[in-house]
Amino acid sequence: MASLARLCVSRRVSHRILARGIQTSADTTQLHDKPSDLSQPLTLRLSEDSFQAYQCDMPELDVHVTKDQLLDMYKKMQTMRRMEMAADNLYKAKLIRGFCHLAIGQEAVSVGLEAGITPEDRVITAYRCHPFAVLRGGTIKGVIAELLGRQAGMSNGKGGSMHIFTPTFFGGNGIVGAQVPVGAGIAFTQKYLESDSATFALYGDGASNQGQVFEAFNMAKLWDLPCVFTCENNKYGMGTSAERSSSNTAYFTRGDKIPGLQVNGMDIIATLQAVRYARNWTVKEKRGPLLLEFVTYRYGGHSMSDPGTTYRTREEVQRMRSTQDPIRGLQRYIEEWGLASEQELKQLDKDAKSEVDSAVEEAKASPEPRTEDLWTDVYYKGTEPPFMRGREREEVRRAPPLGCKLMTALLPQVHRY
Ligand SMILES: Cc1ncc(C[n+]2csc(CCOP(=O)(O)OP(=O)(O)O)c2C)c(N)n1
Ligand SMILES: [Mg+2]
Repeated sequence: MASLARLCVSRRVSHRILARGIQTSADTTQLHDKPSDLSQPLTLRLSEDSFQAYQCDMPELDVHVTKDQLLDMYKKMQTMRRMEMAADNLYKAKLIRGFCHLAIGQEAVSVGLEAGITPEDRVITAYRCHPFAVLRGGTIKGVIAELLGRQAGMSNGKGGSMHIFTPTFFGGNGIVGAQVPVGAGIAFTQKYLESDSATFALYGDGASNQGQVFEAFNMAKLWDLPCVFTCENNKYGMGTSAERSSSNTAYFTRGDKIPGLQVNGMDIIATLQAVRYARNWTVKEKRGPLLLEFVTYRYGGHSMSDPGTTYRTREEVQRMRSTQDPIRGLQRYIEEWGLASEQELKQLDKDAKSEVDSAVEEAKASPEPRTEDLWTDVYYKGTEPPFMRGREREEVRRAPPLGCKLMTALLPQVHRY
């Protein structure tokens, strides 16, 4: 009887989760309280359809944020979009080659995440990584130069789009899903070292069905690691819609014993509040891992070789762009609430554009890596082995013994690095 009652309750819960859909508009947040002194925090009120919770309470719908924070997030989203658009143009001009995955449309996730975390926190994601790399301490020039394969790139022009890192950003990973267990490992370190910080391990709806993702969930829950598994549900994995790939598309419910929160990932105020909630959960309250699902949308194709219109209609993309755009949503809030004029926002747009334009010019002016640079940065500095094999058996590079430059002159047939 008791087990039947449990079954009925769980059915009721899951029915409630599925019955109410999350909304992804970026115009439902209300200004609740505007202080006379605009350097003081404003109180905003999110729509209650901004979140759905699984085995946890909903975040507070009242959000405290300053005018400067809102303007900063606006400027950053504009800058990230400009940077991605510049990459798009450089790719079409054949200056960027190889893989290139853009995150146009998903800016509220990267910028909202950065706004809610601290420099001590760690972030790791898949290949749609350019904005995270800049926001976590990189530069636009460093990202663009990396895409162009130039020395000024964040990986000295030898990594390319998917391989960019900073001390708090662990990439940039090309193998779908592989970053999720690595993220759990980083969170393990944070717990082991008793650091007051969390790791946000991002992955997509397409990665969410992988075995290693569930293995990472299990370990993280078993050891109560401060890991926020963060699903960027942009509704497609390459050309396959979430409905065609996942028997359960409510990704926030898929952590088993890990509680989850589904979030309107097109409204940056909701993403910020969700990130604050997740940080509080994992770091302050030390309640172990949490699953965040940001419902978002990519406007472009999966990568530069995908026009993005064969598996979804142009009308769908157009509707998302014109009605749910995260940048236009925040712009509308700022204007409606009288925090900045249209002119002031236009000036921020212009600043974003010129910052990206000059970064592109500087990146283009940087030379390509030299042939001998192929032998450097292969191993972590100080851990290089005594020799490295090249493409052919005979091609061997030996590290010069410390302080023994003479050897190089005496043995010219052995390459040095
Ligand atoms: C292990 C592995 N399998 C397949 C691929 C090819 N692949 C690259 S991206 C991708 C789709 C992933 O979709 P999703 O996780 O939703 O991320 P999104 O591209 O939407 O950001 C696939 C299957 C890969 N890179 N790695
Ligand atoms: Mg996806």
